[in-house]
Amino acid sequence: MMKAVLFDLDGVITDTAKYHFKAWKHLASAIGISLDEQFNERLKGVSRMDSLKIILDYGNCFDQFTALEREKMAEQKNYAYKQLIQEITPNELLPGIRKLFVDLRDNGIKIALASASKNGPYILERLKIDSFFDTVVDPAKLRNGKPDPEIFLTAAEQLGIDSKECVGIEDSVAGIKSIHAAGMFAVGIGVPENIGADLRVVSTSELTIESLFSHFKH
Ligand code: B16
Ligand code: MG
Repeated sequence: MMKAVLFDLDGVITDTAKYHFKAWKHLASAIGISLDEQFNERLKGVSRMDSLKIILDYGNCFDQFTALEREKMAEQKNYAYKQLIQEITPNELLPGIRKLFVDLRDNGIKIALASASKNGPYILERLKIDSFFDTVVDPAKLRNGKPDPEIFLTAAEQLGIDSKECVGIEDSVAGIKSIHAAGMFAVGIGVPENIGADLRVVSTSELTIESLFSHFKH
């Protein structure tokens, strides 16, 4: 029986990728690395420090900076990102998501956030959906990022619900792998067909409680 739905944030609830990209692009260009929209795909669902490593490796300059300098760069990026997300309003909720939260809550199904973003709780507040969440995983306390199952397993544990009764919703390949490794039913938004999501949708507007109930199998 489906007892909980665990949500990724960026690409599932709202599109913060455009703000992450703007902030990374600014930082990268200051050190002579030029990033394009295509490159941004590689940063989706990846933690802040891992994203920085991907960018510096791309510019062949990871070793040119000390660990402390890299920390400072990540802080700078986050500062710029936080300025951008201050403007987020409930209008930026992706289609169908608010209705899905209402329907899940009305049906007694628990809701959790399983996002790599340390800014997740602030974004939920800006979107005015924080009250729907029964629990939010703190990514700062995790040892492994997606595709490791830790974040989804932690969400289920915080809710006190067995993995087999959880649905995870993700827009990244690493995220789908993480949900599967946690032994959960995986819903993929715009993910490639060959990744094996249990339910694949093109847009969040297709995510309804009815479709989750009808496809959920365990
Ligand atoms: P922060 P998700 C991820 O969100 C983003 O997709 C990724 O680009 C970002 O680097 C990561 O959060 C960490 O975010 O710098 O705010 O801690 O898809 O896991 O919701
Ligand atoms: Mg995502």
